[in-house]
Amino acid sequence: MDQDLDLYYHLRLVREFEDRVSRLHHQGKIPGGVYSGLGQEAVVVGSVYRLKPDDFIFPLHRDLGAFLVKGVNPNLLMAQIMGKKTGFSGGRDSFLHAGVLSNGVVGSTSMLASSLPVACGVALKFKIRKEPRVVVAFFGEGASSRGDFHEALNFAGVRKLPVVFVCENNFYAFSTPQSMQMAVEDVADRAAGYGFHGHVCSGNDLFAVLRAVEHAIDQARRGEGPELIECKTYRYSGHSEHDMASYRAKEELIEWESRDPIQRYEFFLEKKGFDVAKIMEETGAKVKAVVDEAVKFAEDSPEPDGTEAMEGLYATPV
Ligand SMILES: Cc1ncc(C[n+]2csc(CCOP(=O)(O)OP(=O)(O)O)c2C)c(N)n1
Repeated sequence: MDQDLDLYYHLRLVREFEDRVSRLHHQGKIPGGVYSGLGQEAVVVGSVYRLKPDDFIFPLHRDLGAFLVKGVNPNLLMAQIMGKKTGFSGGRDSFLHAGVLSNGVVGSTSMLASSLPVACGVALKFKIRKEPRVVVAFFGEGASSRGDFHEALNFAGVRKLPVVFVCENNFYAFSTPQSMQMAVEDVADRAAGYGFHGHVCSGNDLFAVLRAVEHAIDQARRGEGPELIECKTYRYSGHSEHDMASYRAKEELIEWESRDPIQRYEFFLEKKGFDVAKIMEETGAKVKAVVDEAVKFAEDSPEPDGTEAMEGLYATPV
């Protein structure tokens, strides 16, 4: 497939999937929290698109789309989100802590930024084994004020690890605006304290993210160490489905909606001479079919019956 169109497909797939998950949550079909990444699609697509199958990613709570771009089966992902037996954890969990090691996706724990030192551990393994593999680790600007973040960056800088730290700066950590939890404007500035480069880009511009992350990935693969890419973006929804986000001004949301990453990309396609109306319709139908099938698979899947709840918790004695 033409790469311009393939990128568009991924942007639309992520949005359709996120949108459907929100709607299913409102219908009471999803246990646990849902943390929508609507509006942030260009960050996950741009950060994961150029990775190889055996590279690793560490998504956080708002990075559902990263799973899809990394090639995770949408049916199984939806089953996981609905807590079904066919999901990755067999119904033990919903989306929040999901991981799929066979796709190079490591699940997160609830503590913000706690997966960043683990990402460094995986990168260290790649380095020790002299494997040309890289790790992309996501986090929000809120997470960057936690100790784990700083320890991870310090270790990555000292050991020149093949890890790319991708900050999705959407300006709010739950209801806390950025200015109330950090005294610098750019999270990217924090990288300098650990001996590597921090780069700021527009997280709503797919090409800006692709270019920045590709550069960092290539550098990491060559053994030249980590980089921090800060993507300025915005989440359209509240922190989670139960948050009305009344702490934000309506005008602010409208301003960001007018910089929508998908509409921006459609404008690019139009400028390139594509028949955008046709592509929008065809791609819309394609992603809807994928998500419809995922929902059907998940809804038809059995609930875990509970007898297997303790399986996989402890190692089997040899
Ligand atoms: C150590 C810790 N403190 C607080 C929380 C509760 N919490 C979960 S997500 C979140 C906001 C995170 O903001 P940010 O890191 O900017 O990511 P975003 O949600 O904006 O994508 C908070 C405060 C938590 N999970 N872990």
